[in-house]
Amino acid sequence: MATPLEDQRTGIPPAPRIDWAADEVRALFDRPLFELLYDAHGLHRIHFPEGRVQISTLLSIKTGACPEDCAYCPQSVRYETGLDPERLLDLETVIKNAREARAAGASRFCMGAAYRNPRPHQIEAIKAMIREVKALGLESCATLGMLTAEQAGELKQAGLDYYNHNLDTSERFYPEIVTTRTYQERLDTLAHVRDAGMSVCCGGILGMGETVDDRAAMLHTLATMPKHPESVPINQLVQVEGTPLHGVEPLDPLELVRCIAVARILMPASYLRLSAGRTEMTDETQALAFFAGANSIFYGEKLLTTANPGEARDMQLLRRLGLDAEPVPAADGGD
Ligand code: SAM
Ligand code: DTB
Ligand code: SF4
Repeated sequence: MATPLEDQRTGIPPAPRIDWAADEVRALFDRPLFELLYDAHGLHRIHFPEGRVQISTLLSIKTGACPEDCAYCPQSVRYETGLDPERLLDLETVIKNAREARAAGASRFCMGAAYRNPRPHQIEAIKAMIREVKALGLESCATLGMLTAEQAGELKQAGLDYYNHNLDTSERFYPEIVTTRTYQERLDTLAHVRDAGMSVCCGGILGMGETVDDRAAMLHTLATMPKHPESVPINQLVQVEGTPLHGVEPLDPLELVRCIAVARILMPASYLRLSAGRTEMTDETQALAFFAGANSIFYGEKLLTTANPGEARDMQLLRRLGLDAEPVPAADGGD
């Protein structure tokens, strides 16, 4: 079988495929790690010749007291995690945070809310936030739970560039992780986002006790969507005391790297975001993840509610690796 890199001889970047067979994806996981890394890094260079890392900042605009039962999540009202719930932030606070994020070097600003799905008045308030983030010249992203087709259209109209909604895991393993909404409901929201013309940010979590088959199945679902998600967050479970997944067997770092390499081969032109869990990763694991094709990180001391490596540590890591951050876009009058 031709390797993905063989197309390189023609000088034409291999076009992203959406016709991957499930067993073809599963077979990638059994290849020797260095062969995977060789192909993944080669594809990465073809599709991202500048080799930069895109830097996003996250802000939790509504924290905790979520009615859903996602077994990994400290924000579910069902688990005792010691989190202080907060109402939807006011516009000024969001603008202040977005300005600070841009000043610190972020080019994308992502707003997360602990909702099952947003209500009409919440959508109105969030549309105003999106407009302000756009006025600062930042790319905008939001993750607010399930959306209807109409709500997706409204957010697009307000200028939202990306919507994040994760599959989290395979369809088989999913019922062991979330029971309050179905896998199909997630796929429906993703279709609404795509149909509204927004870029899709969709990925999952590793290290929840899933099998290699589950990882392959999740990546297969992502890589065979009508269009590859433009951004694919790969989260490593952040184990939070009080959640049902606290205490599961930690993920082998090389399995994280393997999964990123497979994702890069399957979706060569998508941003692969090394998302939650970096506080627990060594610099060497992160270096291998970047080599395998990760090209985006969350920046700043905090993700939504849990810790993230600080800006100084990340800047130092990028410098040691000789990696540049994507430039911060110019503001269109937001200052
Ligand atoms: N409530 C919305 C939803 O679930 O769609 C948006 C916010 S939710 C916190 C966004 C994503 O964060 C989840 O889909 C999950 O993939 C990720 N996440 C949440 N808790 C996590 C944890 N402890 N470790 C790793 N990823 C986590
Ligand atoms: C995603 O896939 N990872 C980010 C973002 N999308 C919103 C969130 C990670 C959250 C980790 C747990 C927390 O900080 O609450
Ligand atoms: Fe709620 Fe989202 Fe956390 Fe699930 S992942 S409990 S929907 S905030």
